[in-house]
Amino acid sequence: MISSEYFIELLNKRGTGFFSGVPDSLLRNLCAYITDYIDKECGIITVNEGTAIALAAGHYLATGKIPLVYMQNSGLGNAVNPLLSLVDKEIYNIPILLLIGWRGMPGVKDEPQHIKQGRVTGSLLDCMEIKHAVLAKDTDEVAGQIDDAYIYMQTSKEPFALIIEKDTFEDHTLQNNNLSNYEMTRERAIQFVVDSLNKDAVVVSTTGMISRELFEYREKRGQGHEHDFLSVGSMGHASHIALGIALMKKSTNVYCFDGDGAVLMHLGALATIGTIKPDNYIHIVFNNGAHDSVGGQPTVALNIDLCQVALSSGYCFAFSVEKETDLHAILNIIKEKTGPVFLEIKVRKGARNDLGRPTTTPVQNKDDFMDFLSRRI
Ligand SMILES: Cc1ncc(C[n+]2csc(CCOP(=O)(O)OP(=O)(O)O)c2C)c(N)n1
Repeated sequence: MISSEYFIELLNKRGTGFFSGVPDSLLRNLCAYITDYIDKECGIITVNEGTAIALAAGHYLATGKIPLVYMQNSGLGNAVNPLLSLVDKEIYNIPILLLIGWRGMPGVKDEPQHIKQGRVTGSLLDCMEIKHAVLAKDTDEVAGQIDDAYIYMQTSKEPFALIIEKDTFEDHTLQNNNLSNYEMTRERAIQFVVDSLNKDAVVVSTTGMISRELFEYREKRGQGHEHDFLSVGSMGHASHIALGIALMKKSTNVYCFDGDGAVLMHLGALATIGTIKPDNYIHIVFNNGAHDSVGGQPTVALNIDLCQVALSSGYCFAFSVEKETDLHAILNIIKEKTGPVFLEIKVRKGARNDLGRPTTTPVQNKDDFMDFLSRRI
């Protein structure tokens, strides 16, 4: 394994001092190191991987120095457009070092949403004509790879991708861990909301622990899972999956259980929801100010007023709560309101160590959910 400090030093020596991206569990140690040791203006966690590429391109335009962009391979989709129509050699020809966490690497057990993504990661890069290599775990070998990558980027002015396997970086525990002191855990808040749902309501839940906690609570209550669509992949898109359903099932209350990282990833989605105004739409964001599911790196969601964003986007009502007793009251109030309604629940970071994962397959989940929806109007 290699230390994050050593890796960053190798890059610094070659003039790279700017790091942007979206955190990934396989890169959690490096991301934590960047959060802890890199100046805030030079280590920026962006809302999505596409904006990370654009930000890095801006840095290059201003300095001529090669920036680094990190992401999980799931984020490649968000990055394809700026990679092909901004930094590509046939457009502006801008070199960026890409660091891509390899979830779903063939031969390594992983969750269903990562399998195909892992299998096609190399061929996706080939298809985009982006040169790539799997980063070694041996210190000397890494130094050689970095030399080669920089020679390539400096001469061709093209991006180069390093693919990162599990256990490449040594442990680095996030020191700059702004633990919020909110009363509720995310899991407790999810349970509260589930307890308040009427029996015909449906839920579309976002990627990561929110879906896992929802799934486990349904199990614990001995309920089926047919009310819930767990969007285990496609981070940031739960709100529009819910919108698509709400528009066709106007007598069904449709809830979106979102994360703050996820809602920020495609924040423009709120403007469409607020403009279309489905009155059966309830958007709940469990805001812990972090990408908790992949290591707890900060988001900016506790610095901005999400309710104001929702209201100015056209939502009819917006509430923010952080106390259990208030949540209880608000959940009852919401039921009487005409949507779209927005509810931010401020929660603590962290999850149970023994939190499980959905035991049904995504297709089973979809079939059960569609069957339930087919009996709703
Ligand atoms: C496009 C994309 N980028 C990155 C990831 C990796 N990822 C999975 S969950 C997650 C964090 C989600 O954070 P948030 O929505 O705030 O929910 P929390 O985990 O804090 O409950 C990230 C970055 C992903 N799955 N897809």
